[in-house]
Amino acid sequence: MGMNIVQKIFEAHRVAGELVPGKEVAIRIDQTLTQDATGTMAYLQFEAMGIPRVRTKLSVSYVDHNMLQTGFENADDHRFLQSIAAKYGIYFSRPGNGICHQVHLERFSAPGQTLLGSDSHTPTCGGVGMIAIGAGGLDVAVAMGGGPLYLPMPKVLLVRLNGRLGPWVAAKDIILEVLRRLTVKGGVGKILEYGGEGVQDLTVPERATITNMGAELGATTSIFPSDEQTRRYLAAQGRGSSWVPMAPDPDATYDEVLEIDLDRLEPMVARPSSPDNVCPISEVEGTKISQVCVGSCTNSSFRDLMTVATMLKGKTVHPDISFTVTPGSKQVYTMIAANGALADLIAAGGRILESACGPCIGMGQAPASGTASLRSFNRNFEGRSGAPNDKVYLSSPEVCAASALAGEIVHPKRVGQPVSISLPEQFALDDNLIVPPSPYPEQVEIVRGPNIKPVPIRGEIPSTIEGEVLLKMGDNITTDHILPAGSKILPLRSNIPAISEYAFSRVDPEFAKRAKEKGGGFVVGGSNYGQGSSREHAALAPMYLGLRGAIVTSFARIHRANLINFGILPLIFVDRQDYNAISQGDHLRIERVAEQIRGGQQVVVSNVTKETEFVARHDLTPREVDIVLAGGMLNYTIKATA
Ligand code: MIC
Ligand code: SF4
Repeated sequence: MGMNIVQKIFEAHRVAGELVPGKEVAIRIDQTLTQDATGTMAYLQFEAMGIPRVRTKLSVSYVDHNMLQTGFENADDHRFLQSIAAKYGIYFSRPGNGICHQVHLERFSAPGQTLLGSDSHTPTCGGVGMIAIGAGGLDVAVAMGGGPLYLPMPKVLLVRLNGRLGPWVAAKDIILEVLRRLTVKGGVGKILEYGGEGVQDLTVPERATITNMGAELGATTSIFPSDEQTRRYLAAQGRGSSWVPMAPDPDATYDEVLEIDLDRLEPMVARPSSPDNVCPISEVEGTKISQVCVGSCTNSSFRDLMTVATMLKGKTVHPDISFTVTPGSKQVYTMIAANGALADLIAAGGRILESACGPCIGMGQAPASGTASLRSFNRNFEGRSGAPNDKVYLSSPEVCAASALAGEIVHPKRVGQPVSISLPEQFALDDNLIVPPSPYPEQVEIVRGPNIKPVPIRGEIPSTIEGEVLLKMGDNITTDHILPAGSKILPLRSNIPAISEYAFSRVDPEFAKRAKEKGGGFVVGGSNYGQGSSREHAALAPMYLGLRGAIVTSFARIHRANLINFGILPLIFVDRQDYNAISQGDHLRIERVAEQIRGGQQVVVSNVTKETEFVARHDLTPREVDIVLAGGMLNYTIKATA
């Protein structure tokens, strides 16, 4: 039987399991990437494994998140990352070189290969036809050590793009439309494979916008074919030899199909405060805004910035608008500087930021209180911008540029003629900010600042676990709720005791205090619990505070894996009534934990306070059961190798 692209790459990398949706499969990982906010933990964990050199084909460490150096912490972390990269065989992308996903796409992506990254937007590189998956730092550390990635084989959903995009409609509008249809949980357990005639017209940077924001669907990843467009892109990056074709067999089959007629799409906008709260622009035209931000790993390519610069050339952004521009990489930055577009952006009133995540992760540029912000980014979760009760809208760079001129959200057709930016024949090529690993690893000293604290490890799970429901939450809780980022908290990523003070602070500022007083316990949540970021700190910090289990209606993929990796039991309500019946403060008890979770999928939970009992479910594989019972992956690995 014919294979689709996903099956082909999985089969070529399969080391265990089968390609049957839902069944566990293990795949070999060719490349890894980390960024600084998740990287310090990933490398501390890699160090703990005692492996002298990475065993991947390529591993790259980026510095792009923690760039506001208001104290010594971030600078210390950068030096730690640089030294550890030199020692263990990892390429180091220096601060200033750009956002990990943009740079990786440009300089390292390779069709047909696998990439595991400690950032949820790692699927960006699916734009060239690679299987690129986001994971917690510990899973990436294991992959650096040569271990495979275990995951339930996802279903493959074909997104068939029919026709062509009309004027002013961009790749961003395609992914916003997919989000509108599938929602933020519609991709869980799936990989989106793009196909159909509409694919041919999309350049790799446009495809990468789509695969990037596929993370917001909760999908395992998204992928495009590797075709003539891919060949042209890689050749323009001076990497023509990395090109291999990747296409589905003519008789390939898919688990599901979604059809999108590109000619019928119009510019789309995601309203506050969820990336799936999408509507056509006509429904929000006229909304007053105080800020426009162009950038982030979704929309900061040469094509995106040239589009914006062309639209703004010779004009001035509206007096009520604060307008920021972030080039995605040094390559993009130098190219727009050399061709004059940067001068056009500055002249129009652009506040030009360094090539990094910046406002996307709340590192500066919080919007004014009570006002709306329009951004070309991928996430608009409440408070992520740094302002509580913020109102962040998401759109294409085209809509951002037009709205920056108008002072309100407008259809770009109101401000001028459509702009079409073609792929350059040759991108600016200079990898001078990528430091290769040291040829003399034994001579490299690892530099550790005082903010870098060891990774806490949990002991084996006791036979009975019990405690209070420390917090009861609703649906779609994000990792930004569980462990916020932003300029104040992000610098504490290497220091779990310190960052734990902020666990769940966005939901309940008293959480950490209560968890410590009660000696840990449980949290209860609704559906899609833990969506968003890959940050394992959202499991590590609660674990440090004594969290034993999370009982929810359904989990987001990466957060579920992170909970398991740190020995927190992920349980699922069988009956919504049981969720309704639990109150915050109830004392729960699970007896004979090991016996129960080894014996089947059902786990009896007693609500001691209410003197009732209910049955929850677990969907752990036998391997995951062993990891949880061992108290997490590090313990499990140490035990397995002892
Ligand atoms: C994000 O976009 O939320 C982040 C910040 O890039 C995270 C990683 C992190 O929290 O460090 C992600 O997407 O995984
Ligand atoms: Fe950085 Fe934002 Fe992309 Fe996350 S989504 S990697 S914070 S630019």
